[in-house]
Order: sequence, then C-alpha cells, then structure tokens
Amino acid sequence: MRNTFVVIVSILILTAVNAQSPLMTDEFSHIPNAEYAIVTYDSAIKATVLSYHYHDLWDIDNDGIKDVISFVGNGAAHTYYQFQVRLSSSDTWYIYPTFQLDMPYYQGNKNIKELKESHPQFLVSDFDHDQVDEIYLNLENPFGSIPEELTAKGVLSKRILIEFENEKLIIRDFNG
Ligand SMILES: [Ca+2]
Ligand SMILES: [Ca+2]
Repeated sequence: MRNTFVVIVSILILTAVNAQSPLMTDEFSHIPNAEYAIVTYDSAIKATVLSYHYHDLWDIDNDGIKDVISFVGNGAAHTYYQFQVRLSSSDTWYIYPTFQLDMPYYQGNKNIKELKESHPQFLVSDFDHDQVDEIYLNLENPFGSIPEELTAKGVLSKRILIEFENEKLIIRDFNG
C-alpha cells in the first residue's frame, strides 16, 4: 500500500514538474526573458501557454521577502498576458483580468522620457523614492483596460502604477 502511495505521489510530482518546465520546445527557445518563462499545457483550450513568472527580483510589500509578479498568457497566436501578483506578506494572488499586455518583458530601468513612449509595457522601480518598488504597467493596447470600479476611483489613463500602501495594493494613474 505504501509503495502504491509513493508511486502515485511520484507521478503527481513528475506531472507537476512537466507542467512547469521552462522552455522545452523549439517554439519558445528564443524569446525575451527566457529565464522567467514557463510553458504549460492548458487542456481547456488545448494549447501550449507561455507565461512569465518573475519570482526573485522585487519586494513590493517591503517585508524583506521577494514577491512574484506573473503574466499568464492566453495561448493565442498573438498572445496577451494577464497580470497577477503574489505578495509574500499575505501569500495571496491578486489577479487583474483586464490588465493585459502583449510584451510583459522586463528590460531594466527606464527614464521618464522613455516611459512617455509606448514602451516598455512593464517596469518595476522606486518611482517615488521611498525605498520601496512600485509596478508600472502600460495597458495602451486593444486588450488592456481599466475596470469601471477603478475608473470610478479616478484611474483615468491606461498607464498605471501599482503600489503597496496601508497593507493593500493601490492602483493610480502614472504621472510621470
Ligand atoms: Ca514581499
Ligand atoms: Ca517607491
């Protein structure tokens, strides 16, 4: 009985590892930020899905432990990626279905002039110089949008900052 259990657990672990294996297909061998890319198979849409999982770079909630910023692909030919973030302080995924980008690549710091242009779409930096990083997203594309509840709170542009403040994530217009 115990052996059966071990075999089942081993199969489950192998399945999990295969599902999360980085870049095993030629199709994804030359993509940007490949070290953070994850390829999974989504049986619901019968497609290979590419996602980005930035897990060791930033501490958004300032608790001394790195948080995870993910962009989960939709598996389409022109892939759009949904933004989500897991904060270590709450161990919770915060998922934003309308925050979609087609180029969720981290390209290092950019100055304000570069940010005024259409790229990058994603950046993490300490914009307000309080020693804690904020997340910048540029959602100016056909699939990215601001949900009505945020528009009602005054988020009027598609270039936004996401920051941890008073124990929660705050979203506001980027005024660079
Ligand atoms: Ca953290
Ligand atoms: Ca800051």
